[in-house]
Amino acid sequence: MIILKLGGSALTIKDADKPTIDDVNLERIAEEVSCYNQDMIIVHGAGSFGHIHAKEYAIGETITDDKDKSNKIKGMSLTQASVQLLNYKVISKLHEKNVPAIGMKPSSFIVNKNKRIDECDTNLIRQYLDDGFVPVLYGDAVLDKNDEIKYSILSGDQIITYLAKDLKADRVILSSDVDGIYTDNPKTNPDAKLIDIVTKDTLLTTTTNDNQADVTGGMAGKINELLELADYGIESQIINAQKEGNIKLAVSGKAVKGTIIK
Ligand code: IP8
Repeated sequence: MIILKLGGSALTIKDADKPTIDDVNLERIAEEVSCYNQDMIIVHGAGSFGHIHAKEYAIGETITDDKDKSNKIKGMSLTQASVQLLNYKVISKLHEKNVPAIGMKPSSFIVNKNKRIDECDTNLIRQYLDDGFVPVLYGDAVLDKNDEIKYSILSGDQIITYLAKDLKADRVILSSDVDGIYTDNPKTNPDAKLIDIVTKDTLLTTTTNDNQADVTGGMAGKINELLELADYGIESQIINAQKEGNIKLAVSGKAVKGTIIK
């Protein structure tokens, strides 16, 4: 079974000031995904859907008073609706390509505690998977058992780590808008070099949030999640979804330029 993360930066125009799909990429990525016909779970990021509302309403930050709580409730409902809309667009495109995708709304069965998954019943996912469906989950805004925050953001990367362990994934592939992990931010430093293999001993300077609109920590958040997975014995690979053919090669188990986290 493979878990494929479709990065929000590949599916949407991430820097847009309103939720905007990258139609060309979505079309191509769905086509590439359709070439794989074995067990697969897809988890997508939020991109310009989700992060904008989550940031505006400071979801996951301490609730200061009743007015702030009402405001965050509004933010929660807007954030959830926004990422659900993106999910609908992703699964609709997959249906056009004959992929039996079903959207599964993480906030309806996952509860966080201090911003980490605390409750998640994976039985339904397992049943759909066993019947040949392709479950499609996504980064979402969820309830949090910490009473000071009450709500928090659950990144697609955290969902991947959890599902990979729980459902014993054979492979985890994460697609992003860069080739993998670099010695520095490749978008701002042309001398940044791609790192082929990252382990927990690799010294990384890419530890800051490389995108201010990203409430879940950009590449740094991703690396931490994947190192945790590696600790558990599951290797993952980051590849560039902007490059035509990469997803198709990666899901088919063929070599692709990128970074392996082990
Ligand atoms: O794009 C974030 O998920 P990610 C989810 O996978 C929200 O980090 C709601 C911003």
